[in-house]
Amino acid sequence: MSTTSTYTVTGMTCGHCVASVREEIEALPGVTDVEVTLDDGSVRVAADRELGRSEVEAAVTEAGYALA
Ligand SMILES: [Cu+2]
Repeated sequence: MSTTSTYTVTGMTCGHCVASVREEIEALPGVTDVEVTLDDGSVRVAADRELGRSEVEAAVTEAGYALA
């Protein structure tokens, strides 16, 4: 089963921020694709299992940013 969810991350200001967020989310088990857009802070996460918001939130927090 594959799922896609979209979140909004606050606090990203440059390509380095984008890379950090992508890296942390990609490290979550089951995540198959992560697309981060700096302009609006949107993050699209595809996974091959049900992925909870709290898991994504923990990864984003780990990178030093927050979910809106
Ligand atoms: Cu940055």
